[in-house]
Amino acid sequence: MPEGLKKKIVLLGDSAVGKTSLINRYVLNEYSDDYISTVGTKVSKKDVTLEVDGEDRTVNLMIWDMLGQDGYMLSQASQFEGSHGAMLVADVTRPDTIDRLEKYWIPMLLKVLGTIRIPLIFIANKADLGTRDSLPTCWDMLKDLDGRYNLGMKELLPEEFNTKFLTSAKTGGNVEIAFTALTYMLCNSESAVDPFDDRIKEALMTELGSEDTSRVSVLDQIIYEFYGLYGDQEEAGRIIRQEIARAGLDHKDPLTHKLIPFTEYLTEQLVRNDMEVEEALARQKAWVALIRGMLNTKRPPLAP
Ligand code: G3D
Ligand code: MG
Repeated sequence: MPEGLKKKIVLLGDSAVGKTSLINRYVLNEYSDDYISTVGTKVSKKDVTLEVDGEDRTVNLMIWDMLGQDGYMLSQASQFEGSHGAMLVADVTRPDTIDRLEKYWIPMLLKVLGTIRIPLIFIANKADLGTRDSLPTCWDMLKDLDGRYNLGMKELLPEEFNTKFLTSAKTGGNVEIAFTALTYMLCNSESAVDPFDDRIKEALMTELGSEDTSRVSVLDQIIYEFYGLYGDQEEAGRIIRQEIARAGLDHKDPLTHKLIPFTEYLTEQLVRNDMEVEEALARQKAWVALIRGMLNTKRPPLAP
């Protein structure tokens, strides 16, 4: 077996989206319509050799398959500790499984790993069952998720690769290339930079009440206050990172219409963290006022 980089990847997604079938297709080049429901976790191995920057690199992939049901949160979570990359898998015949990637699986990944700054591949599987209506819809949903969550990762890939795919474990369509793209990113994912990491650090050093009311400093101020209100600093950092992505903020120019939903998400989190609803809503109102105040302030044009 060739010596190489050892990387653990995990396939996440609701039950019956086709995680086990994708792994079987990729590792064994097999597809079975027989009953293959996964019992517990299974680890498959595959050695992949890729050309990265003109050099052959071998990666020893450890692919973790996952029990897809809810309600196994704890045992699921411990299984994907230490993952270097993830495939987030949904089913084109059930678009709600795409929503669930954002509502359930990404927050869980963030909770366990403490970061989502790992290579992610977004997959809508069972493309062979897709229709002229469902395929473009699913594609747009994947594109949206990928754009908000794969920050700093796409730069690691040569242009011909993508980070989102419509696949079919049944026909084999796009399965290999999806795994290859993930493996490629794993080869140099340490160098990935999440542009928001620096923003958040900066926000914590911001002096409050400064006169500068550019959009960025409003974001800084909100982040700073949220940390103060939340208590658990590590958890606060994770939540901010997650909600920034959920709101789709742009680190250079967090648009106003996205800043407002961002404050709503933070408010939800404060309430979940036992803050009185009225107090949290008052806080949100103050944030919105801050944003609106910024809107009414004429900004000097940005330096070129
Ligand atoms: P899971 O591991 O995510 O729970 P499975 O999902 O791999 O067990 O797949 C669930 C069901 O979907 C299986 O059918 C499997 O054959 C089917 N399936 C998986 N991938 C595809 C695909 O690309 N196209 C089609 N048409 N079906 C697929 P059963 O009948 O065993 O439940
Ligand atoms: Mg399975």
